[in-house]
Amino acid sequence: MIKDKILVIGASGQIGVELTLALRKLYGNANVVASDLREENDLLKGSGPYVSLDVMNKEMLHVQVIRQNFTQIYLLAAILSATGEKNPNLAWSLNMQSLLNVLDIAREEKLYKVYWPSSIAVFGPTSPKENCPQQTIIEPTTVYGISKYAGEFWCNYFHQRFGVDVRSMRYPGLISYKSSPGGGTTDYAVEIFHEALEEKKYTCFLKPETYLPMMYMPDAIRGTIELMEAPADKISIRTSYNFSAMSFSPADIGNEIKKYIPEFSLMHNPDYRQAIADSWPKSIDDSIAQNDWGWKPEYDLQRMTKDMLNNLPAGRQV
Ligand code: NAD
Ligand code: AKB
Repeated sequence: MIKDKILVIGASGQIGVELTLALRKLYGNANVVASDLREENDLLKGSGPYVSLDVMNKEMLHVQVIRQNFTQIYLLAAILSATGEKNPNLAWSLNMQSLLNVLDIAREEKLYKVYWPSSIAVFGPTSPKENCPQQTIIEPTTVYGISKYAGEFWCNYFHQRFGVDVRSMRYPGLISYKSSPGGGTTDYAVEIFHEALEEKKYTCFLKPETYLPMMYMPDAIRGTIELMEAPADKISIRTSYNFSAMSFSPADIGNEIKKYIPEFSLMHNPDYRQAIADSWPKSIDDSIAQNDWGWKPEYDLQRMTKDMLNNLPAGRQV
């Protein structure tokens, strides 16, 4: 039996914090090493090993992998959609080179498994808006979407050509109360909860009827681990799986919050992120993930809203 030792790159980010904690529960604290360019997130402190690491420095990464006998890498470092539009060169460079560094090392060191997330941002204005299928017209218009789509084909290439067991899914916008999002177009769906509890008002950077695919973090973490634990012969998609839970607009989430905070007021001041959101599908068809490895979400908008309001520091029991 393989004794797994896991490296999480980008562990101080929105997903990294929760994924690291979940992996530590499963594999043991000492066997999951968190790493990031920025300092260790407070929620990780004391829960297991941490190393400061720049994924762009391939030699240093390679040394870590050999020294610590890593068998799996979860690569979460990236620049997301909104920040990417402000610095396209940097987004392309980090999002591509980090993946190529990890895939090369995985091939050379014969790592057992690699995880790398893609995004619904691969889809563009010419993709179907409703129940967007796995295989369809894909013409992304953001640098982030272009980098994710190219990355999907690198994953497929390293699997086909070198047998690297790299797995991926296209996350929708992720909502969590433990860690803050980092520069995405769907970040409003986290900010709105903080502002509703603290200020009783929020000005959203998207229009009220902008529907986007979304998911609550506990579902995303469970789904990620289920994908990684699935037997290899169940994995039919080696680019990146469509992955879905719910779809809502700023108006929908505002109305749901108002059920618990009636004085909450939602205003709108759309900015450059509106065009990004408008280029993405409203909902995603993830039937292949359902059929291949049994994916099923547990949270809808109602259940997620209750849980967020109950768990945020300024929250109330609802
Ligand atoms: P995040 O921005 O919160 O975290 C990314 C982390 O990577 C940060 O802590 C950052 O310091 C670190 N990082 C940046 N450059 C680095 C470098 N050179 N070396 C090491 N670490 C570096 O992002 P996130 O929301 O946690 O997203 C993680 C992954 O999931 C990304 O690939 C992202 O594209 C993907 N994703 C996220 C969402 C979402 O809604 N959060 C949706 C779809 C896909
Ligand atoms: C973003 O908005 O950039 C991310 C994503 C959907 O990839 N949340």
